[in-house]
Amino acid sequence: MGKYGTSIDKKWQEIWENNNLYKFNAENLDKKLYTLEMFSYPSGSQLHAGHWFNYGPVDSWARMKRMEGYNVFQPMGFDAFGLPAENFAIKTGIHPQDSTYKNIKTMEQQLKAMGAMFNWENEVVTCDADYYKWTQWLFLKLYEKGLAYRKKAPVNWCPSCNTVLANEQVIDGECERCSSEVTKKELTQWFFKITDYADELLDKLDDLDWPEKTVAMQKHWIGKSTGAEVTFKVKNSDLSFNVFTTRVDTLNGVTYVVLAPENKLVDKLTLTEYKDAVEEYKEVSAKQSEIERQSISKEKTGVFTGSYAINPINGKEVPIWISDYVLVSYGTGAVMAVPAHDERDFAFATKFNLPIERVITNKKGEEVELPYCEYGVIVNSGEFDGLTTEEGKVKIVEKLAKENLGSQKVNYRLRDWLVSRQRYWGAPIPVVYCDKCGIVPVPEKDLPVKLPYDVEFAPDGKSPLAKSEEFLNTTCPHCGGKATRECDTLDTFVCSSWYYLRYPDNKNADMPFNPEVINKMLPVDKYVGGPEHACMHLLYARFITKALRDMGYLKFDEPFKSLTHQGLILGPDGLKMSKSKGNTISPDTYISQYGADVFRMYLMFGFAYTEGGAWSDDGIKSVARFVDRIERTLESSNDAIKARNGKSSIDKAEKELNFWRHNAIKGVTEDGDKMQFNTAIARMMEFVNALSKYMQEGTKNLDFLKEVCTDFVKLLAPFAPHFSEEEWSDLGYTTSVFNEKWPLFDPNALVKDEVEIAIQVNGKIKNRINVASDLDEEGIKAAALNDETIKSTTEGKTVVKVIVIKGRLVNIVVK
Ligand code: ANZ
Ligand code: ZN
Repeated sequence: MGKYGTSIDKKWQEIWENNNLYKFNAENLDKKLYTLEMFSYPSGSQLHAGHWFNYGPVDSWARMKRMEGYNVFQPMGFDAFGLPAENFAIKTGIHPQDSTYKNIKTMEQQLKAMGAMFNWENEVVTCDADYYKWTQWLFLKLYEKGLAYRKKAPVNWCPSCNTVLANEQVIDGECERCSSEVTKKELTQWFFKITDYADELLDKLDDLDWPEKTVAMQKHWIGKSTGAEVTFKVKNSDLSFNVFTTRVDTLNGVTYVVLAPENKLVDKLTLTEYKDAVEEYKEVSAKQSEIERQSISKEKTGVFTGSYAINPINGKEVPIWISDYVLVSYGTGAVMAVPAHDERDFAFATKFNLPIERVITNKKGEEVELPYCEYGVIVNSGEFDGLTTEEGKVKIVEKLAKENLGSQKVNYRLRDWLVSRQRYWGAPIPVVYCDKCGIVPVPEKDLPVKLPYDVEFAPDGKSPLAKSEEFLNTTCPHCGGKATRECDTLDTFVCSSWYYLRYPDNKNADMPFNPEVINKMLPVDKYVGGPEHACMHLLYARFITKALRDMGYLKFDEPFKSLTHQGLILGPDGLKMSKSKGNTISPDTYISQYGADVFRMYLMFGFAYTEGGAWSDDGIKSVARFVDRIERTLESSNDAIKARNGKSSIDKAEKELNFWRHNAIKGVTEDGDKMQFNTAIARMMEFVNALSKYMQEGTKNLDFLKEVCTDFVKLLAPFAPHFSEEEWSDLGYTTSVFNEKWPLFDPNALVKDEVEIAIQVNGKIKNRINVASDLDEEGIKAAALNDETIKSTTEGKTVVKVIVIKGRLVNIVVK
């Protein structure tokens, strides 16, 4: 084992800190590079391998960029509010604030041991009052613009714990704590109107340098769907309802309609003798999740209401059913069913013996097997027969519009963002309720609305904050009368929807951020984090950026220009790491054994960055050996340089080594830039092999050797920062290697003086020889014919012809 280890890590961390080496230059932003890693959640008290895989390699990338001349800003902070700390408190009695700050302390130490060049002076902790003050400010601004509003909405409710549950606390329809069945309860809640931005959130996706899969997921989440709304009147009644359809061309094929069980019309429509069955059905479907209800494989269920609706295009009477495959929250909560041309309607009609009527043939006009769900030609539809699907969609809506029974309609799957939580450990929503004035926002000068420390957070059906009289009772900022505070707190995704705006100006006491600073610092140039955030966090942040832009605070449209998701590091058994499976990898243990750089380099070399994979102890051992080998090779180079008995010529050996040097410069620069760290490090391995070979042969050109070693350490520095600083100083340099310029590759060095030529005899390869790369055809021919191996195979035969393909091949035809 070499001398590298944690003591070298500590030594350089201290030197870096004392010299303030990584200080961001806020004065000159010409070459600023805002590198952002998703901040961590201080729930467990330990930094795990997944954090390391996010932060270590990205830090290496940022270090490379720094050496390329960028002014790197790489902040770090903590997403500190949220449920796990509160649950931990309920279990152990330790206050969320105490456990959170304790965890943050530990994680800060661990992050520092990583040796990343974080700008700690810009740290942001979302549960600090001077941060959440501005989260509350953001809420007030959205409220002012009509982008925050209150409405009743169902929440998960555990009747035995008497409490609201977050979605992640509901496991298979049961309370995670007591396993009783979870029900829905209507509560008045706060929402952010993200749907106002649905179109822009969708359109701007194509301009982003983001992973394709993530763009596709956001598109799906927003779910823009273009179709029509059609009005059905209820027979013998004044009632009517709309359906949303993307296939209005099939309107003549409607044989029944279906309402969601929760649709408000259901009770009014249902005839007396059908009431019991309908009530029973409503109860059963209320217990299922949307995903279960929409599953294609699920056996269709439903009940008839006894009522009929009138098809507006042909006057036909069709039965009105209810079924759980129709969701109340999408479109109008009602569908027109066309069993001939829709899979789910087909399954439903087959099960309940409802008619199936073809109104579309394939494009050639053939009656293909049903259900036929593609586009085609309209049939059995009176005046619309013979039109294509596309034409029919237009013509049918035109006709309906004349009678006010239909219109074009765009629908989105995206819902407004429910931001209120009936929880303690979050930013209080800055609103008071006054009997006289109603909802009154807390004036900005009274922010923050402080989260009280002494609160009973054990669950008993009330918001924990409502149990603190001191918090609850206040005066109305408007009329001075008695008022009560809003007792819900904000979803933690609100805290993380704007943190990247706070980092560059984190000490600002008068504003959440100074727009002048932020408009120069943002957008973030590179954002890296887990793919699990593809929808919620990344969509919310985009929305908040756009809303703040429209309020005049920001001059850019998108927060994150370029995005990368790192892969997942699995346990040695190939399964997701978890404490219960006992397959977790504790970074600290490995770091004390091998040093932070070996741990980091193993993560970068052992896995494709965007893919991840299973941890291997053999893998980290081999990286440790690689580092040892570098240490030995550089040491012998150093000894040679100090001994001062070299030569001055550049010969074959120097040219060979120079090739591998520039091959590495090129490869590390290009692959590193694309975050393909494993192949970048592979180039370094080739480089060290070449250097070690050079050290074993003949007299050395010491000036050249010193140059090569200098480049070697520069190239290695981003990947093994502490180790490289040590080697850099061993080479005799007194400044930090991170203040050096990144080496540039020389294309001439990559042109080999010699090329390998295959020699065939009658089409079969017999030997390979090296020739000078500028050798002419005659010379190559001669070299081939004079080769000893070839001479012996052609002995006694007549050479008929010699074909030369320059740079590759010689074929000798003999008889
Ligand atoms: C009639 C029809 C005929 C339909 C046909 C499809 C094919 P997207 O693309 O996702 O927007 N639908 C409408 N509202 C619904 C709801 N609340 N719950 C469940 N399904 C609903 O899907 C739109 C289609 O989904 C609509 O077009 C409707 O079925 C159904 F041959 O209307 B269609
Ligand atoms: Zn009032």
